[in-house]
Amino acid sequence: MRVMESLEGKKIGVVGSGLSGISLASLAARKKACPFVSDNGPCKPNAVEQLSSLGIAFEFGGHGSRLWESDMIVLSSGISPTAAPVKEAEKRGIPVIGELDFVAPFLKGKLVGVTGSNGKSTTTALLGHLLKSMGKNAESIGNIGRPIADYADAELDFLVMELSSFQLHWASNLPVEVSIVTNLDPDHLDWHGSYEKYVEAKANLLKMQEAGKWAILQARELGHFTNVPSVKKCVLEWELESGGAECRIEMGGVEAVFWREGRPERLFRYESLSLLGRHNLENAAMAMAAIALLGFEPVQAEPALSTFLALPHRCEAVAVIDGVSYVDDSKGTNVAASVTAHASLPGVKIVILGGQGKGEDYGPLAAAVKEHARVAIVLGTEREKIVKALEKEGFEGIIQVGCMEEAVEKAHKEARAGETVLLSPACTSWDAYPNYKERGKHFQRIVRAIGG
Ligand code: UMA
Repeated sequence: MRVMESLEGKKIGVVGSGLSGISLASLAARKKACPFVSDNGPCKPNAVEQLSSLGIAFEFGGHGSRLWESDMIVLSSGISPTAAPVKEAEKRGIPVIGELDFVAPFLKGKLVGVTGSNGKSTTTALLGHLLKSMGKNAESIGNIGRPIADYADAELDFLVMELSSFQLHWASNLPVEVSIVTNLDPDHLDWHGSYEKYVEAKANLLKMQEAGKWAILQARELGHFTNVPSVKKCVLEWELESGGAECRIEMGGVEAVFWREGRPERLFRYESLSLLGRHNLENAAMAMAAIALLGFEPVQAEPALSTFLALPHRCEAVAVIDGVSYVDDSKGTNVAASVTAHASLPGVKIVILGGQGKGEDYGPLAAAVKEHARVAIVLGTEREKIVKALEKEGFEGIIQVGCMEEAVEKAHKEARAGETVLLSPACTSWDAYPNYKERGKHFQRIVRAIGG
């Protein structure tokens, strides 16, 4: 749905007082509307402080009658269509709008949308970094932790937006110049209800593009997007497999090559990239293809590939203690991400798994653990399900624990010199932490304490 012509004087109810909710309410206030933030969770002192300083009214601990007086209800990033306030608003006939549709009319500059199951934060941050290295005024924003509404009315050349399936589910009006879908694997199935629905939300990004604009996709996933024929496709492939795509990224032995209208052009040499792992070669290739499709010479951006640093909590090296490496991949919040971390880091692993689940099958995780790990330390609300999957796979090195302190302590005791202790939980952190960052920071603090 489209945002109302003028927000001036309108009562805007915002559901959620997290990062995106506060940012949306603040935008509404800047547009001279009367925002009211309603959160059914417990009172958050930092949110109270921020909202009070902006003069924005709020409530915690439930959605009360004032929310139902709104002219329009705007949803924070992750609010589900089955959430009580959505159902109630529908019952009362109050228009409900998602974050992206609310913000879109106020975004300036060319838009690039990055989604996918894994690698979207890295690709978003890298593309912003590449554009900046060429002197462009660009920002990497969105699900990466920088709410989009903070960039409303900002005079920028490019906005590179990481977009989650949650945000895309609600969106109908965010026409991006170039879209990127890094890859598709089951994730957030509890929220979407099925893998098909999840993919449908991702495909929404392409559906909102104008005809003739570009989408960058995995060749193996092209079939998911054939229902959007108006958008031109550029596909990434390691083996020649693309039938029907207008453009392709050929991942060769030492470099990625961009093929357009039958003509090859080098995207980058793999040795130019500071990041490790095959998955990061794909992320970089997609970011570099976007550079080409936005009308720049890839060779202009290639030098900046070497100056890009890995994002925190994504296979981040924390410490080496007694010859054992400790790696924080707290952002590995789904099975596919954890499997990638297991396979791309060298050596034998002691893995820490578990947290809150998303309705995924842990079979592929158990297979990766069996192949790459000697011990699996399992915690969180998904503990039983993960343990069952590991046992089914015939994996014997299972240790069950109650908290992160215990997990790291056991890992420290079990690990031998040359091995890696890897936190890559394959689950969200929401059973014990507000987000994956806090979980990663906690892990790092415990590791550093052990290391003295
Ligand atoms: N709430 C209600 N009523 C409801 C349901 C929820 O009031 O019916 C409240 C909750 O009590 C909570 C708030 O809504 O206080 C939502 O807060 P939140 O912490 O879930 O969300 P934000 O702080 O706004 O963070 C969101 C994204 N979170 C989600 O999509 C779940 C952040 O992505 C994003 O960085 C941030 O906006 C800035 O844009 C995080 C994430 O985990 C990293 N994303 C998922 C992922 O990457 O897999 C999609």
